[in-house]
Amino acid sequence: MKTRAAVAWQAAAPLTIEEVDLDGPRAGEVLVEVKATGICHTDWYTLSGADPEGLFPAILGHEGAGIVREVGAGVTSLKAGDHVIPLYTPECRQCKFCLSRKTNLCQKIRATQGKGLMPDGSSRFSLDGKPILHYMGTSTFANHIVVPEIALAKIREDAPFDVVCYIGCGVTTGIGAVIFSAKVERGANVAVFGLGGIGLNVIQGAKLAGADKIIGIDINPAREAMARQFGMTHFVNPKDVPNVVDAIVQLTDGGADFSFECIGNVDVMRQALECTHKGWGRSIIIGVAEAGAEIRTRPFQLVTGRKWEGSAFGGARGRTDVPKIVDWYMEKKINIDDLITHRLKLEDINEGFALMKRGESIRSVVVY
Ligand code: NAD
Ligand code: AHE
Ligand code: ZN
Ligand code: ZN
Repeated sequence: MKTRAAVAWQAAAPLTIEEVDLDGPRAGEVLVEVKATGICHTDWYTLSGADPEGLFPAILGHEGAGIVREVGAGVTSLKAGDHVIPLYTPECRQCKFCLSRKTNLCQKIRATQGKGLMPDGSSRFSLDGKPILHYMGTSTFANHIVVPEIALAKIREDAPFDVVCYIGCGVTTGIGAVIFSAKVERGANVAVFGLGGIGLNVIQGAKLAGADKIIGIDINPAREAMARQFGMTHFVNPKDVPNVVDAIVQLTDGGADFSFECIGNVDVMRQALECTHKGWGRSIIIGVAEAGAEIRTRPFQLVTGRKWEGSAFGGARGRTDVPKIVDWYMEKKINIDDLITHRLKLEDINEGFALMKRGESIRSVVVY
């Protein structure tokens, strides 16, 4: 079939809208009509050329929601008409990683996914007979996609696509990092570095977890009002204080119990570790840093009890947890509406990236 897609031809070049060819689902695969997709900072990161797994030409996008249109042979858990969220972290429930119960990082299809290919080693997308690569196993900047069954979470049918698509990455990454990865306790002091599409969801997660002080740190002063609405109790603009680490240590009587880095800046990752409490502070890296970047600190910071950790997709097991997070939204336990600041047509997707880079949007959503 033909479908419309925003194609990334090369690093750091605008996407162009094309009618591409899409082969139908093979065994274990599912054809999905994407109804809406968010634009995440990670899409920008890959488009920028900084991602060692960034391959071109490709169809980016990993924050979608849509409807199953066709299933391939052997697919049992989904049928045409089901509403789904594609998962860049699948959940096969059979691999060593899934069975360990220690991680959400299912590895069943990770190797081919990182090469922009389906699990059988081929691409379903092409244009003029030349293959176009998939991205993160999802490629939600295409109106139709083919995805393995294990990379789809079935969700309730009354949930609006143009909101719950954001659960496909940002909402789950932020809230999940607090609830599933860090397991923040009631009364804990939390510091959140970077108050964008991820950090504001960390703030929202910390409030849900019953945190005491929730300190937000951002160089964009316009982020303060929204963060306060989501539960931030104190704001620090690094440009306004001589030393961010000292400012947080003073606010928290010795350091935060938990910190989260939601930017992808290795210097800020160091600040996030060093602002945590001696003896027990835990710092969770969420931000994605460019190829070649490395983190540094004095080992003494770890010797004296701080822990450096990371979280991918909020530690969520997608097929199990994503439908529950959709329920939380529908039951008004979490707020997603106010974080979606812009809705765009596919033709305007480059403007979505420009809004992000200018710091004017929290989340832009493309509605097909
Ligand atoms: P965003 O652009 O919406 O937000 C980034 C925020 O950081 C902005 O508010 C910006 O003003 C702020 N910022 C930038 N430099 C700063 C500095 N030096 N000090 C303080 N604040 C600063 O991005 P996003 O969509 O929220 O994504 C954030 C990061 O998380 C990105 O690196 C993205 O790739 C990553 N990410 C990781 C996962 C995961 O599973 N680990 C999932 C999604 C996104
Ligand atoms: N190819 C990148 C990987 C970047 C990365 O860490 N991605 C996160 C999701 S970001 C979503 O916005 C992730 O899930 N990581 C685990 C994994 O297996 O990729 C790079 O930098 O190499
Ligand atoms: Zn993302
Ligand atoms: Zn698995």
